[in-house]
Parts: sequence; structure tokens; C-alpha cells
Amino acid sequence: MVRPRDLAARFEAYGDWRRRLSAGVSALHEWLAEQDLADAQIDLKVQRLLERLHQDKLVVAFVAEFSRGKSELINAIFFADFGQRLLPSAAGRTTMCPTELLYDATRPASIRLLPIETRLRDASVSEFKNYADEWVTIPLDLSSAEKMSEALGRVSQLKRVPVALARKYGLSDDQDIFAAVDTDGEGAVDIPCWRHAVINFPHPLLQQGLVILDTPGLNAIGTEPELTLNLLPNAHAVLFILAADAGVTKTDLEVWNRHLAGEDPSQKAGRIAILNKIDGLWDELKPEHEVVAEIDRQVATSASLLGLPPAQVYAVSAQKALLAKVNGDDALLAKSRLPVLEDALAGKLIPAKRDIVGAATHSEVRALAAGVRSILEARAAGIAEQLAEMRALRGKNQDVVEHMMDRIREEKDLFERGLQRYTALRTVFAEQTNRLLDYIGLDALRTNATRTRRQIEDSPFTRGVRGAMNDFFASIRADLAEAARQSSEIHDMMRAMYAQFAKEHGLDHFAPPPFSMLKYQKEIDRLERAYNQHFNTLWNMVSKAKFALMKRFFETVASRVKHVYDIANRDAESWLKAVMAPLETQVKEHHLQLRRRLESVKRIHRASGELEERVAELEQSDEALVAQMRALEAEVAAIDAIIEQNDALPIAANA
Ligand SMILES: Nc1nc2c(ncn2[C@@H]2O[C@H](COP(=O)(O)OP(=O)(O)OP(=O)(O)O)[C@@H](O)[C@H]2O)c(=O)[nH]1
Ligand SMILES: [Mg+2]
Repeated sequence: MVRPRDLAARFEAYGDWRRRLSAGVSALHEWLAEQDLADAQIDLKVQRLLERLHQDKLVVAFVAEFSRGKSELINAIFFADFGQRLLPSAAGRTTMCPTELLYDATRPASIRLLPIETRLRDASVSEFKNYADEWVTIPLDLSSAEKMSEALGRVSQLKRVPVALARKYGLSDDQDIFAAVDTDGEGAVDIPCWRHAVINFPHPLLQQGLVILDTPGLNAIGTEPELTLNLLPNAHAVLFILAADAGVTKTDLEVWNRHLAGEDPSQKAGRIAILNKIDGLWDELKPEHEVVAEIDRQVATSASLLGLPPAQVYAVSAQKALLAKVNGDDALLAKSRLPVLEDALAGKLIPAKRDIVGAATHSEVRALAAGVRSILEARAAGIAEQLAEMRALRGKNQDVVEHMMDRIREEKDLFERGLQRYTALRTVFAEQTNRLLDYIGLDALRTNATRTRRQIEDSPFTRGVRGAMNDFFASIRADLAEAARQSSEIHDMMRAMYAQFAKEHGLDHFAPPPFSMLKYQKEIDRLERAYNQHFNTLWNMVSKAKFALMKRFFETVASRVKHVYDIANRDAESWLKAVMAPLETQVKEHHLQLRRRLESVKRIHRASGELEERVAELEQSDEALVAQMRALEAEVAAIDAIIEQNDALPIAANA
């Protein structure tokens, strides 16, 4: 067994931390349930928080022209413990379709392959992911290395089809998308059998939520919109691989500029370039320092050609690293320089991810606790008021008690009349909610997409497609703007309502949070920018297969937009609950308190001996409440402590 490497160890530590954090959140939830303080809204929030912690993914994409050693590098970094080459890696084009490696415990170990024929249909790869029957699933036999590598070898499978059909798939055109494959006299061409592959494999790193994305070389990247519009922009890190002997070639630069250079400078931070195959520069006849100087020169040249700081370019030998790890040869491993790259990945990627997840959990737990605290405070205030009333009754005659009873009764009647306004508000709230959800509803989006699809079909030329897409985005923007207006109307109304209840009935002063659509608007802007950027390059690159490709691009954009809408809907629903629920709870609590107060005064009215007993009871409840608040703080502090905890890394990895 190979000693756990730095990256693997850190990743496992990160997984452990997430599990501890989940346990902390569950403990808080159990405590709330025990104390009868959890309601449906809290249950939902906790469930989502736990789901997010559980499903948290870290996506690392490997991108390069073909044969630069992407698959070999993945084998060396992540799968050396397996003792063999897991992914096929060979001279020439090997990986023929984008391949995701991940682990989903709800499925058996398998490789799932989406047939290339699906490119003729109006759906994106992410949509197809929802339908198991569209995929060819081959189970992985983990006990047989031979059968495993045979199954994984499917990502290299090709088939021969007429050129015309390949064009329909958007795969072949006069610029020779598949220049490297043979065309025989009949006008046939070899194309990939599969459009996308998902390898479900219970590797410890994948089990922790790591997702590896292996991609095929240059043109294959451009023809699969799922990669350019979704998988690559959403990856947490993109590793761009070069070959040390060739340096940055023209096609490398094309891949880089077209898919990775990006306009967003913040994205560049997550980009790392790798100069692979440095073993090609090793030369026993030269002194060591000359070889090192040669490698350094290549790093500097590549960095400047890519416009990256040299510190973001790493020189390695994937093949020698894999060999060294398999044989436990530490000297060779050091010479391969892979540990330096792994350190950098572990040192940058995981802490950054941990900070984001920690901060998000921290603020959600805060919000949850604040809601519970305000209920407890309202109860404490009620008890304090009753206690004051009871103490004031000490030694008073029946008349005073009667008078007090009348006063409370009046207050209760007044409050119950106020409830009519609350009921009316609920009706208006429901109407406005429906309107808001209509604007960001999937029905509206579907109508818009159908219209755009028809426009593209009716006018499949640059101007027609452009116009249709502009309309598509414009209409989405208009809907989002309406939704923003509607949510701010709801916000104003609720704020006014809370202020009124606070003034008239002494309820807690609560400022409902506003709902911002900015996040979704920004994501739509990003999609439109990405679309425009790829539109021009593609339009110039492809001539015969344009139409098929444009349609497929549209479908991917549409499915990304749908994803944005799904999230917006979920967020809006949670927000609506968060805005309404405190009022509901407060109203209920207040009503209950008024009834309780009336009850106690009535009892005292009937038998004056009950007064001291009642005071003692109230004092006890007050103490219990104080204890509850303290326990709540302790639960929250325990979660904070987990967030701040240092990772318990094995000594080897900390060194
Ligand atoms: N000498 C040497 N060869 C390497 C190294 N890394 C990869 N190779 C070889 O380069 C060839 C291509 O490697 P792959 O891993 O298939 O490259 P890829 O980038 O995945 O290529 P595609 O899947 O075709 O896009 C294979 O024969 C590897 O063994 C290295 O560090 N040194
Ligand atoms: Mg490959």
C-alpha cells in the first residue's frame, strides 16, 4: 500500500471536517426537536444544509490538446494507489469523449456512456443525465483489474459512419474536425461512439466529493457545448496541460484562448498550466543543473505565452510519477516533480473551498439560531409581564383582580380584531407570491424557449440565430426584472405589517430580509457572454454542420437557464417562508400568551391562595427559558468550533 499522499490526505481531512460539521448541525437539530422548538421551516433549512454539506463537490478539470498526457496525469495524481493505469492513456487520440469520474453511492460502480446519436436530439447532456435509459451502463468489476481497464477503455471507442451523418452530429466538416482519423474512399469517417462518459467508482477521493473531468483534445471540446458552457466554467480548478518537449504549440494556444483564457481575471487564479513529460528533457549526458535550467526556461516561455505568472506553471512527468508511485520509488517520484504540483493543489484548492463552505454554514446556523432565540425571547418577555402582573396582585382585593381581568380581556379582543387584518394580509401575500413565482416559472421559460427554437429553425443564418438568441435573453431579463419588482413589493408590504403589529400589539420588531435577484441576473449575463464568445468562433470554424451545432448550443444554454430558474424558484420559496413564518409564529405565541394571562388571573380570581403558587410556577418557567437560551448558544458555539478546527492531518502530510 502506498503511503497516503498530501493531496489525498488533505482531501480526506476535508471530508472528515464536513462530516463533523454535519454531525454538529444534526446535534443542534435534535436538540431543537427535543425542546419542541423545531418547526417545518427549521426542519427544511437543516435538511438543505445537511444535503449541501453531504453533496459538496470539488470539480477539477483537465484540459489540453490530445496526447499531452491528461489521462496519464489523472492516473498519476489520483489513482496510483490502484497499482495500475486506470484510465486509458496511449499515443494518439485516446479519450474520445468528455469523461467525468465521480462517486455516487446510490448507484453501483459502473461506467455510463451516452451514445453519440443523442446529438441529433434537442436535449443537453445534463438533461440526459436525468434519464438512465438513455445511457449504456457497464458494471465495473472492481476485483478484476483486467475487466476494469477493458470497461474504462470504452471512452476510446470509435465507429465508422458516412461523412454526411457525422456532419449531422456536428462532428465533421471541411476543416476536418477529425483530421487524425482515416477517411476511406467511400466518404466515411471515424467518429467517437459516445458523447459523454460518467465513471462511477468508489475511490476514497471520489467518495469525499471530488469530481475529475477528463476531456478530449481541441476540436472535440468546441463541439460539445456542455463542456464550454457548463462543465468548464463551473469547475473549481482547471489544469491545462502542455508537453515540455513541444512547449506551447499553435493548437495549444487555440485551446487556451478559446476555452480557458476567459475575460474574468478572477477565473485565472483557479487556472494552472502543467508542462508535462519533462522526462523527455532528462539527459544523463548533461549535468543536472543544465537540465533544470532547460526546464525553467520552458516554464518561463510557456507562462509568458499563456499570460500566466510563472508560479502558476508546474513542470512534471506524469508517466514517471505514476511509475514511481506504483513501484514505491521515492527518488523517481521527487524527480518527476509531481509532489510539488500536488502540494500546490492541496494548499490552494482545499482551504479555499473549506473557507467558503465554513462561512456559508456559519451564517446559516446563525440565522437559524436567531429565529429560535427570538421565539424564546418573546416567551421570556411574556413570562416577565405575567410575573409583574401577579406580583402586583399580592395583597390586592377582588375588585382589583376583576379590573385586571377586564383589561386583559380587552387586550385580547383588540388583538383578535387585529387578526382579521392578518388574515387579509395572508390573502394578498398568496396572490403576490403566485405572481412572483409565475415570472420565474418554468412555464414562462418553456414558452420562451419554444419560440426561440422555432425562430432558429425558421432562419438558420447568422442574423436569424443571433436575433432569436437576443430575444431569448431579453425576455428572460424582463421576467427577472418583473420578479425583482414583485419581490420588493412583497418585502415592503411585510415590513409595514411587522412594524404595525409591533406598534399596536407590542410584538417583536422584525425586519424581514429582502430578496435579491442579482445572483440570477448575473448568471444569465454570464451565460449570454459565454454564448456570444463561442458563437463567433464556432460560426467561423464550422461551415457544414453549423445548423446542428447552433441548435445544440441553444439547447445547452436553455438547460443552463432552466437550472438557474430551478435555483431561483427554490430560493424564492425559502425566502417567502422566511418572511412569513416569523409573523405566523409571533401571532400564535402572542395569542397564546394573552390566553394564558387571562387564565391565570381567572384562577386567582376564583381562589386567592393560588397567587403564590402561580408566581412560583412562572419563576420556574423563566429559569427553564434562560437555561434553554444558554443551551442554544452552546450548540451554536460547538458548530463554530468545528468550523474553526484545524484539520487532523497525518504527520506525513503536515510535514
Ligand atoms: N514520456 C512521457 N510520456 C508521457 C507522459 N505523460 C503521458 N505520456 C504519454 O503520452 C501519451 C498520451 O497520453 P494520454 O494520457 O493518453 O494523453 P491525453 O492528453 O489524455 O490524450 P487524449 O486522451 O487523446 O486527449 C501516452 O502514450 C502516455 O503514456 C510523461 O510524463 N512522459
Ligand atoms: Mg486522455
